[in-house]
Parts: sequence; C-alpha cells; structure tokens
Amino acid sequence: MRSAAPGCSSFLQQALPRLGRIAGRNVLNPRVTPDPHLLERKIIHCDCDCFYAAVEMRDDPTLVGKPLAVGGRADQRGVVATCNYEARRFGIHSAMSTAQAIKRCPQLIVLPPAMDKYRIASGQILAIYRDYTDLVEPLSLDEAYLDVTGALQCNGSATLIAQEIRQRIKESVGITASAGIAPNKFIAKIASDWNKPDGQFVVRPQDVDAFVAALPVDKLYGVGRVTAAKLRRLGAETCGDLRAWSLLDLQQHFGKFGTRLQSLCRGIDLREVSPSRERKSVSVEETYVTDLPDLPACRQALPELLQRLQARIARARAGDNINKLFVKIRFDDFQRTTAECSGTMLDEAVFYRLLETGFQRRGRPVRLLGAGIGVDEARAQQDPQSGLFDQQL
Ligand code: DCP
Ligand code: MG
Repeated sequence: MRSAAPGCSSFLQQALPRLGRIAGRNVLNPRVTPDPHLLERKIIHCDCDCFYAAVEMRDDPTLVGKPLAVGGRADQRGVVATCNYEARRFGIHSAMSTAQAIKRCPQLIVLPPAMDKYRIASGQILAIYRDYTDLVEPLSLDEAYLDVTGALQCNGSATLIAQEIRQRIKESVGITASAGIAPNKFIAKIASDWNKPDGQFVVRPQDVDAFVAALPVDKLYGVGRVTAAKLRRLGAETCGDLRAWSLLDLQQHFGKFGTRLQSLCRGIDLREVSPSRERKSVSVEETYVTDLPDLPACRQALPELLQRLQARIARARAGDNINKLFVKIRFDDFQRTTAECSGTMLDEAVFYRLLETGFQRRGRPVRLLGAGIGVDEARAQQDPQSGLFDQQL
C-alpha cells in the first residue's frame, strides 16, 4: 500500500510540478498553480509568553516569581485562562478548572482577567509589527504571523527582525514574546514554541526537510488528538513516516484532508499571511473520541458547545456585531459541511435547526461538531475594543 516518497529538500526544489500536478490536477490547490515565491518566504510567528499573566506581573512586580493564574473563580466553576511559568511547574495549564489548579498548587494566586489591559498591550504590539510589514495576521490578542519577505530593516534578515521586535516589545510593553522564523506559517508556528519563553528559533529553508521529518504527526495543523491517534494506529508516528504514503492512501483514510497531509508532512504550506483574516468569526468546535452516531446524539452535544461559544463571544465582546450563525459538521468519512443562516442574535433554536439541516446532508455518524457566529467586520472595526479574531477555543 505504500509508495516511496522523495525527501523534502529535493521535493521543494525539483518536484513541485510533480507534486502539484498529479493526474493533471493541482493537488495543492485544485484551482491555482502555486506561485514559486510562496516557497521562498520569510514568515515570523510571534507569540507572547503567558500573555495575561505577564501583563499582571508587569503591573504588580510583587507577583514575579510566585505561581500566578488568571481566570475565573474556583467557587464559580471558573477555569484558568493562563498561568505563569512558575504555576506551570505544578501542572497547571489553560482551560483547567481553577478549583483543580488550586488543588495542585494551594499557594496559587488567581486574578480575574482584565481584558481592557490586555487589549491595550495587544494594540501596542500590533503597532510594532506594522513597522516592519503590512502583512500582519493576528490570530489572537497575543499571537500573529508576519510576512517580512520584502522588509528592508535589519538588512532584510528575518532572524534579526524577530530579535528586534521582541526587544521592542520588552522595552515598550514590558512583557516577553517568543518567535519562530521559517519559510511558511505552519513551521513558523511550531518553531515559536521551541525556545519559549523569551526565545526564538529559526528553521532555514535548507533545514525544513529534517525539521519536519522528525515532527510527531500531532504537530500538524488540523490534526487533533483523534486524527493523531488514527495516524498512530496506522503506523505513522512522525511526518517522516507519513511521507511513505501515497496520495491515494492518504485520501482513502482522511478524505480531502489527505491532500493537505501530503503537503504538510513534507513541510509545504502555501497559505499566505492574510491581514484581512482579522475579525471574521468566533467559533468553537469539538472532535469526539467516539463518533456521535445519530442526530439525537448530536442534539445532546450541542448545549455544551453553545455554552462555550457564548463564553467565547463574551470574551471577544462580539455580541453586538453578529451577522450570521453557523453549525459545522465533520462526518466519520471526513466530509465536512457547514449550515448557516443570517441572524443578529445567539438563538439556540436556530442552532438546533442548522444542526438538523447539516446532519441530513449526509446522515452519517459525526466526528466533529462546531458552532459559531459571523461578525460584521465593518462594525467591529469601528470598535477598536472589540478584539475579535477568527479563532477557535
Ligand atoms: N487564553 C484563554 N483561554 C485559553 C487559552 C488562552 O483565555 N484556553 C488566553 C490567555 C492567554 C492568551 O489567551 O494569556 C494567549 O494564549 P496562549 O495560548 O498564547 O497562551 P499564553 O500566552 O498565556 O502562554 P504561552 O507562553 O504558552 O504562549
Ligand atoms: Mg502566548
């Protein structure tokens, strides 16, 4: 079932026409032949370290060195939004219940989130990025991609630009950030985690092949824990293992996503840094360990999703800018569908209707459910405080 696959450096240099045109079709993107410049970009992924907690430590230096979390109250079923690195040593992490966090670390200091402060810091950081390029794509308040391919600063060196940006964030905002520098978004994002906190990591084009070959499959974007488990069951632990698979094998097991897997495991990601990606939607989703067998099971799963969506919308202050409601479904055969309708309010009954419409399009067991809202971009952009991002929790 397996066919030999070429290594990535040779792949990048020679085989794009081959990869891009299997059976006369461009498999990376069926409509467009990839522009070679997309393979030679300088992308930085910048991510602040323990962002909310870092802002709190900046504003109260007596907190520095003590385990600190920012989040909801333990007696109100609150969860940890983030915690500093001292707290992480106790095994505390984002999305853990605050009650459990305090059990792990009784001396933990828990502060309520102060979103206005974080938004101001986020705005300052964005302004620094925009000194280097217009191609800035924020992913959340503390994370962004920058395409600095044409930048003239620092002799055009993306490594030095990242260093300078991090230094400026430290000096003018008073917190630290980490960065990944690579030829594409997917690798830059992984690299920014490599020397965290307060560090950076560069993957040069000639190092992409080896870097990606050693990556565990669950590092690929779009591969959650369920898909990762399936890949491991099929014998693929690393991206290197996955390269031995033919496109047909990948598509048979993973549907359309198989095509993306084939590129990603070779370190190829042609997504552009897109500044317009800001403020489009707010959504949540869940991949279920056991598929939801039928519509009643999906209906049962919906309230939990809607509760998370509501919290996410409140956090993003998007409640006044809703223009669309949608439900996303991925079936057990990896086919996806989104049912949507226009609307300006979170209406539970509408989500149930959308779920039914979407489910009936295939009527098969469901592996993933998502719910979200579209956001009126024009209105949201008039409101600099709204801080919306096309991001899932
Ligand atoms: N956040 C949240 N709930 C989550 C995850 C994150 O409210 N489940 C908030 C708090 C974080 C901020 O978003 O400070 C940025 O998220 P990151 O995932 O970048 O986490 P941190 O910046 O806190 O830590 P790291 O140093 O790992 O980037
Ligand atoms: Mg961060």
